Amino acid sequence: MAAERTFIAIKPDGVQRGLIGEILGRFERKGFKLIALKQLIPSRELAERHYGVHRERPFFSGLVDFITSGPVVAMVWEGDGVIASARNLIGATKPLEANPGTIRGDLAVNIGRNVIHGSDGLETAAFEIGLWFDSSELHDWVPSDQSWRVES
Ligand code: D4T
Repeated sequence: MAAERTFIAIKPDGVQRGLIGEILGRFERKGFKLIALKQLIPSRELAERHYGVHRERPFFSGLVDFITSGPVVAMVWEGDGVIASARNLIGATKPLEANPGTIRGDLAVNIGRNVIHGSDGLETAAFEIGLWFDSSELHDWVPSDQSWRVES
């Protein structure tokens, strides 16, 4: 069975606030494997497709304006249970309700500036990875300390 993968993006507020290293470090220290990483300013078309499920919501155009306003750091992380675990590392959508110790709980105060995105399920993860990355940008590899993290 293919290993589980999730799409994670540090939003423009996280990049502008200098939080890239802090956030990457949390995923690295947890023990997940980085499969892809790039910085880009998303096009409006990409942003609208990514947030397509929210198209009818009142915050949609503001959300698209925000996510296209500057660089985003897009990533794919891999590991058993990585989709749900990443959501736990990220914390609740509303930062004021996010638990201390989570990324939003520690680093954000506002729902419209909540620093990071993570896929919310298997189907969404597959859709978002395909939307943001070409398959040639995904790199499988074996970390040299793999056996110290995962039983073989
Ligand atoms: P993302 O998708 O950015 O990881 O956020 P979540 O998965 O945690 O939350 P979501 O899909 O419900 O919301 C997407 C995105 O829209 C912003 N938002 C959301 C907003 O600005 N106002 C709102 O009322 C809501 C519900 C924040 C995240």
